[in-house]
Amino acid sequence: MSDYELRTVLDSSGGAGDHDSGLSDAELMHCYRSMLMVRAFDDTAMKLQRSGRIGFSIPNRGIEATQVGAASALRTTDWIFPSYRDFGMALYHGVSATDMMHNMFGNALDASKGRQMPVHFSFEEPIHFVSISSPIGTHIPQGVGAAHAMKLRGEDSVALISFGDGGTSSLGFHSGLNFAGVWKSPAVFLCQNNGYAISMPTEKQTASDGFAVKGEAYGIPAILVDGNDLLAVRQATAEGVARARAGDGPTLIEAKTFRMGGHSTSDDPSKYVPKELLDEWEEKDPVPRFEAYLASKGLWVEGDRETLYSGCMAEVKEAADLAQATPLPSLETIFSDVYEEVPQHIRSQGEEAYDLLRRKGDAGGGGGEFPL
Ligand SMILES: Cc1ncc(C[n+]2csc(CCOP(=O)(O)OP(=O)(O)O)c2C)c(N)n1
Repeated sequence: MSDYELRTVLDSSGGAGDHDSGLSDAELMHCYRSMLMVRAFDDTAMKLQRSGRIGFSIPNRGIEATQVGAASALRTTDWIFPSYRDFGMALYHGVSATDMMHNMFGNALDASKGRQMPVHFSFEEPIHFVSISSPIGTHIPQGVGAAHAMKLRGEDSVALISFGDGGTSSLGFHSGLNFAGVWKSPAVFLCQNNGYAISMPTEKQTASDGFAVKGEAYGIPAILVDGNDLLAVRQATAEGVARARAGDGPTLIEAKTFRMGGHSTSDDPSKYVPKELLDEWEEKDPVPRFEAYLASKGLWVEGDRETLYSGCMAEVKEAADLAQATPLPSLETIFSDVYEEVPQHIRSQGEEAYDLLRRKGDAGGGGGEFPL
């Protein structure tokens, strides 16, 4: 039923044999630029955090092809239940760097009105990108529930549910896959095996031979794919999506990749990632691999990365400046969106807070550090 041979499309020199990605030249270039946008967003967020302008970010270097390849197999009517590391899925589908930066600064234009941590994005458009859950794996049954609802309504949308290798140790992983397997919910589970869950290496995460095999316990077909090969991830995801749309149920995809940075801006991976391992994965960087493919099609020449990347950096920097200049959410928003009618005891707490604001001109606000 399953195929655990590591699936690849692109060889190291960019050859793809007679593979047909189904993407036009413009779409291939959009995939490429989306990966560079992830890098530009990452690099900018790191500088913003180190200079104290934002509290937290999550590095994505090395896993861009998994995110963009998977996202490219979805329609905008589909639903993404993302991991906090899925910047590329949002960017590929046209979420603007500005909307993402509003979240990073927690300002008044942030979709969550500053109530979430940075990188806990939530977008209704251009694709359903469901608010990120901090507790690992809790979004897996949520995504299965949404997928199942689509099936009951007779819609042909699917849910892509993305999580890390660490996410497979959560209760949500087991209950989510079990339900989806039994009820043939239109879900595609994307396990991004990026080598570590914070400092916990994959080999200590599970006694199984990898993660794809876990699908068998739930009657779910699985695919093991090279996560640094954008076209292979796209192909594997497209297969899962097609099965789900056809009513044939879920698919589990294990994308083997590597987190080339720290877990977050609060982490120092040099304490636990062996240098040889990093060097080994540096050689497998998904960006030059895709560039070699584009070059073989006459779409890329030496120097194009620098030109495109500086355009991405300018876009992200402008987004960051705009987000920083946007006011923070007003104090009143603490009390909105929960009760239709605010109860008396909450109203009096609000009055106290507004009074403090009137007297002191500032009702507080912490240093913004996040220890995770
Ligand atoms: C239930 C729960 N336990 C622990 C944590 C702390 N924590 C935050 S991120 C993380 C690592 C998750 O690793 P993985 O799922 O592999 O994703 P990755 O960060 O590698 O992309 C952990 C343990 C949490 N957020 N929720």
